[in-house]
Amino acid sequence: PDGGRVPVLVIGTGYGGSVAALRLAQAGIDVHMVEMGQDWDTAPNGPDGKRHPKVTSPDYRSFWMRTKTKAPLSNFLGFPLDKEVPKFAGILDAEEFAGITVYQGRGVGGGSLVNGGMAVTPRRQHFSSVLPSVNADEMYATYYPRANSGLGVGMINPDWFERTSYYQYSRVGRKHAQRSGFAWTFVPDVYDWAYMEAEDNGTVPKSALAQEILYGNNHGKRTLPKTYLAQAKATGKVTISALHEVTSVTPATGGDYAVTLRKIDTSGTTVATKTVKAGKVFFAAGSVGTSKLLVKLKATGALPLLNAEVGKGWGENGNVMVGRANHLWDPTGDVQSTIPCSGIDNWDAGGAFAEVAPLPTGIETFASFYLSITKNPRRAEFTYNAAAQRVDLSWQQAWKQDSIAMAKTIFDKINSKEGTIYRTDLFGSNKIWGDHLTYHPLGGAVLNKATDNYGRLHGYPGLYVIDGALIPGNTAVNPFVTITALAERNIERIIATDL
Ligand code: FAE
Repeated sequence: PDGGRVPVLVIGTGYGGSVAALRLAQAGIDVHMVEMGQDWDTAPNGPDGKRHPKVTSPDYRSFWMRTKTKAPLSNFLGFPLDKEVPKFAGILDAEEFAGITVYQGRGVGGGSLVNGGMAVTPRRQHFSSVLPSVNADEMYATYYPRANSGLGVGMINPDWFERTSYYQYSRVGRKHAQRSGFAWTFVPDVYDWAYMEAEDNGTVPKSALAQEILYGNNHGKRTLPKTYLAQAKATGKVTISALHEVTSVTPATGGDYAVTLRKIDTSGTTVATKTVKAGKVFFAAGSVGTSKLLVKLKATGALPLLNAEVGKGWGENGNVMVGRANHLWDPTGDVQSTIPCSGIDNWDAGGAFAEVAPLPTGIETFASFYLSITKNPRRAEFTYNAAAQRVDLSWQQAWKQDSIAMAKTIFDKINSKEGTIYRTDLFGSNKIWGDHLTYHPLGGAVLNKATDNYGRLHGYPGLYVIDGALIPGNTAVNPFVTITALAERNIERIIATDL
C-alpha cells in the first residue's frame, strides 16, 4: 500500500520471515511481507509446459537477472555447461562477490524453492559452538521439535531405499564410507517420501525422480509456500507483495519506520517506487540480503546508530564439493533421485560432514559426488563501498583450503581404500574441488552482537533480524532447521514482550 501504514512489515519470505509472519498473524497482528522474487505459484508455465525446468536444462526461469547461466557444476566430461539466457527474475541467484559465489533462492519461499530439503538438527553436543548465547535445553525441548513439525520433516523408508534404483548412488556412498570405517547416516528431508515412492511406482507425476532440483520442484517438496506460508495466509492476516525489493528503512515520526520499496517487472526494470510506514520491521532477507541492507543503511546514514558488529561474523558453513571416480564395478546409476538422503559424519574426528549428493545427468557416470559441510573457522565481513555504491564481502577463495583439508580426512581415505581417484572434470580446467561457492551463507548480523539475544537490533526499537544472518557462520550441518528453530524461539519472546 503505497503511502500507507502497516503494523508489521517483513522483508523476505524465506524461513525466518515465514516463521515470523505465521506466529505474528496467529497472535492477531496484521503482517505485510515483501519479496523481491516472483510468486512462483502464480507464474506462467514455461515452454516445457511446467512451472520449473529440470536441473539438466536450465533456461530463463533458472537464474536471477543473469544473461548467462552459472550452474554450480560448470563442466561435465570436459564440456562447459553454461549458456546464454534472457535476463529474468529467475528462481536461483548466483550472487558473485570477489572471493565466492553465494547461491540463494529468489521468490516467495526463499531458499525452500531451490534447496535439497535436507532438514538436519545439529547434534546436541555441537550446539554450544553453533549458537553460544542460546539455551540449548529450550532449543532441543521446544524449538527444534516445533521447527521440524512446522517444516514437515520426514525420513526415507529404509526398505524402499534398499530396493530403488534411484538411490544406487547412496548405497555405493554407504559402502565406500563404511569400508573406510566412517559413520554413515540417513539424513531427514522435507520432501514427501511417500510421494517419491509413488513417483517410483509411476502413479504420480515425477519430480525428484525426474531431475528436478535447484531450479524448483514441480511436485513433492514441502516448500515454505506449502507449509508455514500456507498456514500464515490461511489466517487472513498476512499479505505478500512479490517483485518488491526493499531499498531503505529509516526512522519516521511516532516511532514508526519509513520503508522504501522498488517494484520491478520480471526483467528487473523498476516500474514504481513506493514508501510505506511500518510500526515494526523484520529483516528476513537472508544472511546476504539482510547484511547488505543493514551495512548500506548504516553507512549511508539511514540507520546510523546500528552498532559496529553489523556486517561481521559471516561464514559459508564450510561448503566444498568434490567428485570421485569409481571403478566400473561400482556404477552409481543412470537414474538418480535429486534429493540426497544420506551423509558421512566425520565431524568430531576431521571437521567434515559430507552429504552423498546426486549427479542426475541421466547417464551412468561412475561418479560419486559429495557436498561437504566443514568446520572452517574463517569469518568474513561485509563493508560498504561508497565509490561503487555496493556492499563488498571480504571472503577469499584461498580460505577454502581449510575446508578442503577437512573434506580430505574423508575422501583421501576412501580413495586410498578403494584404489580410486578424484574427478577433475566437474569444475573446469582439471579442478578437483568446488571451492568457489556456498549454498549456506550464515551471519552478518550475529545474535547477541549486532542484536540482543532475541534479534532486536541495537539502536532501533522495533527493528529485528530473524533469518540466517543471526547465525555466526556455521551450523555443523545443513542450516535451515536451525534458522527456523531460532526464529521460532525469538518470535515467541518478541510477541510476548514487544507487541
Ligand atoms: P532465505 O531463505 O534466503 O530468504 C530470504 C528471502 O528474502 C529471499 O526470498 C530473497 O529473495 C528475499 N530478499 C532478499 N533481499 C530482499 C530485499 N532487499 N527486499 C525484498 N526481499 C528480499 O533466507 N539448507 C538446508 O538446511 N538443507 C538443504 O538441503 C539445503 N540445500 C540448499 C541448496 C541450494 C542450492 C541452496 C541455494 C541453499 C540450500 N540450503 C539448504 C540453504 C537454505 O536454503 C538457506 O540456509 C535458507 O534458505 C536461509 O533462510 P533465510 O530465512 O535466512
